[in-house]
Amino acid sequence: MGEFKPLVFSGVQPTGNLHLGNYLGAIRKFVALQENNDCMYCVVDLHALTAQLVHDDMPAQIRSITAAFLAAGIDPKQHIVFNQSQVPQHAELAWIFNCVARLGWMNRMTQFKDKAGKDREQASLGLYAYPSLMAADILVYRATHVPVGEDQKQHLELTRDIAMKFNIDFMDKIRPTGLGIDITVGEEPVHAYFPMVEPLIDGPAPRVMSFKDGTKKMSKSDPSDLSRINLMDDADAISRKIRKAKTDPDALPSEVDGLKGRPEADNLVGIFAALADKTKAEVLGEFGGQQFSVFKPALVDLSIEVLAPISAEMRRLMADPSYIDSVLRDGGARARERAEKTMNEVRDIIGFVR
Ligand code: AQP
Repeated sequence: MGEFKPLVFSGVQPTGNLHLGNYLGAIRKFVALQENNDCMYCVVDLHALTAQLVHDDMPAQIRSITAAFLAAGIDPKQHIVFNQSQVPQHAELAWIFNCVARLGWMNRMTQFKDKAGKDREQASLGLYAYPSLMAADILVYRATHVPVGEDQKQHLELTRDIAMKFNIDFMDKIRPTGLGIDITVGEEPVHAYFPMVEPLIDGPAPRVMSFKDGTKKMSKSDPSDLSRINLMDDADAISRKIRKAKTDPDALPSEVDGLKGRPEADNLVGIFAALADKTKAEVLGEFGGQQFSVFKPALVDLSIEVLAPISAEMRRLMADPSYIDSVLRDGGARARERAEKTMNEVRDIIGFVR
């Protein structure tokens, strides 16, 4: 039995202001993982076209996500930071995966249903095929670990299904190339070219919820700015949004079980825990029995302490777009080299003449 070389990959869409959910669900984990792993972090600009085709501010959006990666502490020399459109191999592999994925699988994707809304006939084909491109983003590097928020769990399961079907369908072609690895999936031995990716979703805030409705995820596209903290919000805005965040009238419980059925309280405690690098139990150990009038100001202080340096650094970096572009160009060149190696192997496995 062999093992794939560990590689961390993840992406963020340049579709609006990054918020606390993106930070806690994704970017903060990216930073922690870079200590002991080879990491690739991508601004997935091709994905940004799926819900809205024309973006007047596309270059600024791409630079602002890149600035957030760097400001949060990602090292673009040690690791690879790039934008997806600089590596055409993502789209090429996505086409092959469109032919691997089954319509039945795609029809089960809840994000498509949510984003397409009622008028599904008007949704783009790209929105429907989004998870296939996401699988290609990851597997074009044969990445093994993907830090994401909980909303992406289903897409990562689909990525595993696509990898598994490719491995099995092409098993007889993979074996003679010597490029495959013997792995077991469940009980089943498979000679695999593509790894079975592991989602990295855990932590106290895998799904940060809206401040206006504790049952809806915090989202860039929510029309209400009060529903989220943006990474570029100043201290006043952070304070105002947390103070106005919906809560119930009860004091905080002393045990995590007491958060059941209290989505808004659960959300704020999870956010506090994630920002403080603590567990929810530890936070409740400190604040159990206290009213929100005590907890919210503490959350305001902590949020400002963590986020203010990041937004200040983002502003500094965004004042120098040519530096950001040079980071993306350098990362793009290094990513293309890795992706082209995989694509040559995939072309050989499939039997394309080259
Ligand atoms: N509310 C959230 N809680 C935890 N993690 C979240 N993520 C997004 N929202 C939350 C994670 O952030 C990463 C980047 O997300 P994305 O930009 O690729 O797309 P998204 O998931 O569609 O994010 P948004 O903010 O909800 O954007 P819109 O409104 O454009 O759809 C991913 O790892 C995601 O899990």
